[in-house]
Amino acid sequence: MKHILFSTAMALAVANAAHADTWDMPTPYGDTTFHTQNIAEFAKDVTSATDGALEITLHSAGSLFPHAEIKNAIRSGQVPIGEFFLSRLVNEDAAFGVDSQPFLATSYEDAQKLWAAQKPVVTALLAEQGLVPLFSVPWPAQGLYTNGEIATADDLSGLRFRAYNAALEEFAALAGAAPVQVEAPNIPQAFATGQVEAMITSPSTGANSTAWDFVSHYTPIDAWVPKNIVVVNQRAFRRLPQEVQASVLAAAQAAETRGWEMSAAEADAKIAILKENGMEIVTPSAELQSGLQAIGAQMLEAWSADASEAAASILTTYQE
Ligand code: PCA
Repeated sequence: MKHILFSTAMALAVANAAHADTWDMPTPYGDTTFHTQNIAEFAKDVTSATDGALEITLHSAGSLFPHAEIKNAIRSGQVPIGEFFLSRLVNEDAAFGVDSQPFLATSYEDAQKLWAAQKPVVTALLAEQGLVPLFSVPWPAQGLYTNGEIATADDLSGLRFRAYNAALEEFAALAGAAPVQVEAPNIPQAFATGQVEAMITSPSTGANSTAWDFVSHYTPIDAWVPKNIVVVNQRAFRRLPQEVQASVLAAAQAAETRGWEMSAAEADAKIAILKENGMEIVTPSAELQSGLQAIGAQMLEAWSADASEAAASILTTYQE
């Protein structure tokens, strides 16, 4: 009898252990990036809220899947959860790319409004792929990193320009520059080897990649406020016990709020670090801004021409 009870206890213990889930989570950016730090917090929140029933193991800096493969890895169920740069999906639907349209939404307030308009459309598109968005967090407004001062848009002509998505490629090309795709963790190497000589990114990514080692000037053109998104595979999510699902959603909501606050705090703090390390912070000239805005207007026309009715509705809702 004793023997039987013992075996039952063992079987129960094994069953319980089998119940605890571990989720591998690929992300594209490095550990010093505030997005990654926010996700680490999210993972910790999930573990504590579920008493360890769900553990999320973070694989940052594209170490488990390269950035370009993360979305499809979640879709196919190779991993249950992951993060990527939302506007990378613009080739699937214009709706994904609206936050990377130059000079459309350039403040956090506008970015919030744009996300409110974009979220339902993006959620429906992702649902078609069996994906559920958990939270989305913006980067600080995108600024210009160059050697020497850039007084007009024409000054960008001929520069080998680092790009991270199709919109930035288009922007650089329209300015007469030569775009080259480089993932954030590879920025220092791309500059060191002369593959690129200028870029547009946030003060966060500039500071995290020690931009002062390879460029002298930062011009805060505040061109757009693009977002990362964390999504889960719907099947994997539904397999979780109800109360674990609820804990994940609560932690996600907290992560979105915290992430937007972290982003806002980063903007000035990281510009200060660029300055401390000897970079020149240049107020953009009116001529530069108007030249770049003209490129933005041209791009928005092209975006609109490519937009489905649902995607176009994002713009209408936002502009209301
Ligand atoms: N950093 C990321 C995306 C936008 C940003 O600010 C990058 O440069 O790749």
